[in-house]
Amino acid sequence: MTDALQHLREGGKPAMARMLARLESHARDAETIALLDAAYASPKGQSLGLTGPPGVGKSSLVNVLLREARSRGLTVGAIAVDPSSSRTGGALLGDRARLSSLDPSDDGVFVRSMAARGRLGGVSALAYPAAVVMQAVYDLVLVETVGVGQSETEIAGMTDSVMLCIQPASGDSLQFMKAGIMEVPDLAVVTKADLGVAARRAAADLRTALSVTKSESLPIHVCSAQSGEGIKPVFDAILSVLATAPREMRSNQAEHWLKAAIMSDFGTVGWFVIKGLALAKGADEPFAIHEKCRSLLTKSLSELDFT
Ligand SMILES: Nc1nc2c(ncn2[C@@H]2O[C@H](COP(=O)(O)OP(=O)(O)O)[C@@H](O)[C@H]2O)c(=O)[nH]1
Ligand SMILES: [Mg+2]
Repeated sequence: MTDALQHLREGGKPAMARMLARLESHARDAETIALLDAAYASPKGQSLGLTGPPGVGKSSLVNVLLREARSRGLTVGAIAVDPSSSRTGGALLGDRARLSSLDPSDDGVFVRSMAARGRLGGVSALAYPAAVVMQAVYDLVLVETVGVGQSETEIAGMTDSVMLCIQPASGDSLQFMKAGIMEVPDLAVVTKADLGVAARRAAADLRTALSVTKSESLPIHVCSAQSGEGIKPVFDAILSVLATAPREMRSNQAEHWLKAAIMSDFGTVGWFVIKGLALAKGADEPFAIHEKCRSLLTKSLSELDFT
């Protein structure tokens, strides 16, 4: 382990905040890249993506899951990708009031929102590096994404497991099934169980619908962030899907990010040109390789000469 990584692990909230700020302002510094690769090489925890339409209750759920994790003695980080691009805002994790239930002096929990800029299909280009850094420090990292559609597959490419949140009586699950999204999550939760029968009906409908698809075995839970009902079983289910997440996911995630990052800067042709190098070397040091690919592509493009 590098000294920088050790400092990050021992430095509590301030060190993590500094590192994430660095990631936003000096993403391409050699020091930043070295720390990212060091973090990637020695993961401590696992990551869970939370996805689902706006308003379904993802942020509220993240909040209660953070508390649940701490009560079980697990350290936990959360990243929320903010569609409205408030860089400093803590507004993302729902009401500030709910956040205040977390002890600010507790170094075992860290929450950060990131603007959804540099979009890689709805998930911030920085969300993956940030998740890698957090996974080197915390036992569990929750990544909340914005909305639906592309972000489903995007989040599946960057976290170890994915939880889909479904709003009672919304008809969403039918839409998800039509869109083929139901194949992405490892776990589904119907939120707002305190709304009563609607939540249970949503779960039953989903079970029936899934029984004829290959997602038949998808675990489905009903819970309420408001009343706390069902939170413990949901947390158990999260731990159990994470326990079975394949290890090779990590290198797939790195490759997925590398490809998306190169494509967003250099397009399909850029990826075609550099793919060989990126995939051959990217699994060990994805961040250094990304930088190398970038400079090679930039250099070749700048040397183009039509005379
Ligand atoms: N009744 C009820 N409302 C909830 C629950 N969880 C969240 N909400 C409400 O649903 C709205 C959206 O919640 P939020 O967590 O911001 O959803 P997000 O957009 O998916 O992150 C807010 O008004 C919450 O107060 C719940 O368990 N029960
Ligand atoms: Mg939210």
